[in-house]
Amino acid sequence: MIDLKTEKNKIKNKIKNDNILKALKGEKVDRVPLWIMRQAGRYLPEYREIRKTVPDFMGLCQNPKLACEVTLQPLRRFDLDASIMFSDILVIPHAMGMDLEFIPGKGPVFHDPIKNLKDIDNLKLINSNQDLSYVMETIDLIKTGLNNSVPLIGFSGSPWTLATYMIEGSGSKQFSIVKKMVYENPELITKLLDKLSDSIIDYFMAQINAGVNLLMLFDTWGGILDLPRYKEFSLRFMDKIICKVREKVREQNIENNGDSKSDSNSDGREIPIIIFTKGGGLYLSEQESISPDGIGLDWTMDIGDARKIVDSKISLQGNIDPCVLFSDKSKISKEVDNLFEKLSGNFDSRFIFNLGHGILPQIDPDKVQHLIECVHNH
Ligand code: 1CP
Repeated sequence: MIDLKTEKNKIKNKIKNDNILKALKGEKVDRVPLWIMRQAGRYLPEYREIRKTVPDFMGLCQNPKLACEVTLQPLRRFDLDASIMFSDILVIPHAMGMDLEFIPGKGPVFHDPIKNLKDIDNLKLINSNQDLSYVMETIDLIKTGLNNSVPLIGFSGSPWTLATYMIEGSGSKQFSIVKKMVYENPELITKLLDKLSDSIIDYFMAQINAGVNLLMLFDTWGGILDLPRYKEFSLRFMDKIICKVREKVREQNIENNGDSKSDSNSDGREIPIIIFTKGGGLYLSEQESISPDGIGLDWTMDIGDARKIVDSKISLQGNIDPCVLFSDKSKISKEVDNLFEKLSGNFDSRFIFNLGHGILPQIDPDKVQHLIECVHNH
């Protein structure tokens, strides 16, 4: 029987521009959906203004009102097809009890990095609704602010990428400390990756229940591993997360607007998951094997070639070099044309336009406006 109240809620909660969700399901889109990695951030003067008012970056992430405000800033300026909650991947290790500081000019630093089994045992298994309640409050405020205009993307770092920071203690060029552990003590790092996976599953479910419409798993440092190690230390754990989240979405009958479903023929894909392994262009078949809803590509892979490799049921996202935005506007237009040309013939609706990595702080917002017009006029 049709429940009228549920049906009314569905109409009320319908997202007006849901092209990104359609692109992930292979449904017909009104236009190619577009969002920009790190779309809220230092290239926007209005972000820098807000950033000045908080002494440290974590203070911004932990302030739901301000985090909501900076999330919405790029959407006021640009005609974007998705919003991404403002936070950082490192809030998980922070919630697990690690001492984290963002040092201006240096980036994130863990003062007491993970070295041994005792350090791993000391990490707390998080209860996201309690330990990361500020993220859930932020999602709630963003959903109100968006008023169902576009979908909201939730995210986490992959277990491997979080582990690199937790073991190295900061960003790195060589990753020799974490790779030493991979080769010297694989059982130890596996313990950490398992614990992180469980925290991420909990975090993703809390984000879904708070109202996000799709999820991004940032595997920024998966590409530093050789293929056997990529499979064992990065991909395997992303697989575990995707399987578990789908299972829970199925069990809880979650529908994409945050309500529970009236019928129960769910495949758990109601909340799509995109994985992004930077430098992972050579490992596309392996990424395909874990059946994510979407695969993000950095700029080092030809997207036409990628489309031929990856199963047509999986959507692709990417992949303009973020540095293209240093070019003049006519060159930017050409790069957009080139990308669409590479997809032509193989192009179906399963494509989300994005940069191949985060936008750089030096970029002129006018160029971003131009890029977006090029894509939407295509
Ligand atoms: O002072 C500042 O403003 C700090 C700069 C900054 C910003 C704007 C950091 C520190 N994090 C963020 C926000 C952020 N980080 C977002 C939300 C913004 C948006 O997308 O609109 C997201 C999704 C992230 C994710 C993130 N943080 C990743 C994965 C994606 C990627 O870019 O590869 C990673 C690796 C981080 C770690 C991190 N946080 C901040 C910095 C400078 C770094 C990189 C450190 C390094 O060099 O390794």
